[in-house]
Amino acid sequence: MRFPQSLFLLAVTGSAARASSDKVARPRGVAPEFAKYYQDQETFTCITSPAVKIPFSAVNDDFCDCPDGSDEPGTAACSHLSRNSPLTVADHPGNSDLDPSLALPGFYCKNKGHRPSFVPFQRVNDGICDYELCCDGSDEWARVGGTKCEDRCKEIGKKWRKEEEKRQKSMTAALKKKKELLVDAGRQVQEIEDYIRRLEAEVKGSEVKVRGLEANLKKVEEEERKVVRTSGKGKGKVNALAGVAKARVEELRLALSNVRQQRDDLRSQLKELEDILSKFKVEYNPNFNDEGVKRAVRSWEDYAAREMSTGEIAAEELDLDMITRADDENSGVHWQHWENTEDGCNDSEILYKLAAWLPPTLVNFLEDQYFSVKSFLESRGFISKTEEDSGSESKALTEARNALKAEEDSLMEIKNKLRDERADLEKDYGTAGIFRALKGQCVQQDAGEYTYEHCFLESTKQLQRKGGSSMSMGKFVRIGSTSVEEVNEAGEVVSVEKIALEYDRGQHCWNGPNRSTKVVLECGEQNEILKTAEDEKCVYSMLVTTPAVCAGGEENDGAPRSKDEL
Ligand code: MAN
Repeated sequence: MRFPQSLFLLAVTGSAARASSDKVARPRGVAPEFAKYYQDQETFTCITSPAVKIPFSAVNDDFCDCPDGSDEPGTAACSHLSRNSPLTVADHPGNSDLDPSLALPGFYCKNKGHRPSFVPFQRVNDGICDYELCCDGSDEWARVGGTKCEDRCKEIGKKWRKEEEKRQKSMTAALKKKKELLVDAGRQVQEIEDYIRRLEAEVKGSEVKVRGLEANLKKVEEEERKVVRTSGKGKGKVNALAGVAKARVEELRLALSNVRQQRDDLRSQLKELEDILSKFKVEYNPNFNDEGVKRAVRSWEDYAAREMSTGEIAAEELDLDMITRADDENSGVHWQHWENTEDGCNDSEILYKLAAWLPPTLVNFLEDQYFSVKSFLESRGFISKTEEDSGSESKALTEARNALKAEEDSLMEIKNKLRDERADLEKDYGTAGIFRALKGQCVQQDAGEYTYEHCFLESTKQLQRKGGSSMSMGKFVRIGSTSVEEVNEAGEVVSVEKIALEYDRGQHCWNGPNRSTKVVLECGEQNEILKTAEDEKCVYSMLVTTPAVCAGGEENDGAPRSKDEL
């Protein structure tokens, strides 16, 4: 159910109380609030043109005397005149500067048993019963052409009261829903504010971590530099490696010499034994039939036959001699060459070489300056990153760098979330932010071959009822307003300003614009699409009811006000 407003009837409401002050009977068609102008029974002064005075007998004589038509409240004699707002005229009686226009809102119908109202003067005595405005039929008092309009106020009033009761109930339910929406919207704002506070605390925590990790990285970098400086002694890593390798080779060479010495001792012992056994073989008595001695002699003869050739032994000895020689020239490794190599001695090492001649405090200062200028130039791409910074850094340095990068990324992510949430709080969500509570809620309406869909503050869609394909009719842009022409209860076309949700950048229309939709909102108990129209090719309008735009309900809701309310 929607709730139209009747400006025409509103003008009448509340005027009855003043009627009791009337001293004389009011002329036909005069509403109680205008009775005061018709008190003088001798002379009538035109209401907005007091300079014009006529005999009272000329009132309602079916001849238009006054420029504002006030002398003809009960006939159509002045109906050719136009009408300003009834309030304007009633509030400024006697103001002759006003345009000559009707001073009265229309012919007053008492409508006993229903609500009083005004009928436009053109419809007085036109031979048609205007029951929707004048249920007592008093507008057709002259019975033109035999028209007799009986009083139907009893039944019409009863029906109206029943409908009005329904309307009021629906209005009460709509207001209750609106209040719930306001509470929901307020709660959402509260949640966002809480979330923002949490994010702010996280940002602070993360910033502290970043500072700690920056300091740690600096420390690790410094340590790394010291390691390179001391281990390389200013000659580079190959030099350091050559130093270590040379020491190790020397150890092994000495061990080999010792083993050769032990071997030579054992060889001379073996020679002694072999000589004993050779002698034994020559000198033993074969006639002495001792089986153990005979077996020992045979084993010796087999052993002596297996003896290695002296040529092989000599070659091996030569190799071992070469390996165990202490001088570089003949050992096969030219240590001097490696120890003196400038292995891509980089720019930072030049600094280390220089450092050997400078005081330590100056060295530290120069180092810091050097590295900050270098990293500045690298970060801006003026120079390329050196190998020392990329591939060859220590595990500790990589870990420190990665930990800092991870924390910086996380800080950036939190800051982005914070920025988005703050921006959302600033966004226009309508009066008291009520549309927050409706955001994302969807309603549909079947119309012809399509089902139309409206998702509040998100999108509008046109769905094929057969086949189910979906066409975007626009994405939410802003909450705006639009003026809509409406026919009020007096049958007049009036322009009313309504809230409109605007959606554009929908699917492109062949030979036309991108689809767009204006969703005009009306007060109603339900969120419901009443009508969808394609006003121009691919330019759509929807009429949607929602409790969110019903009047009132914002008081004591605790929800924050929108920017334009403050
Ligand atoms: C589809 C629908 C219509 C629209 C035409 C334009 O059929 O979206 O509403 O007018 O395309 O080609």
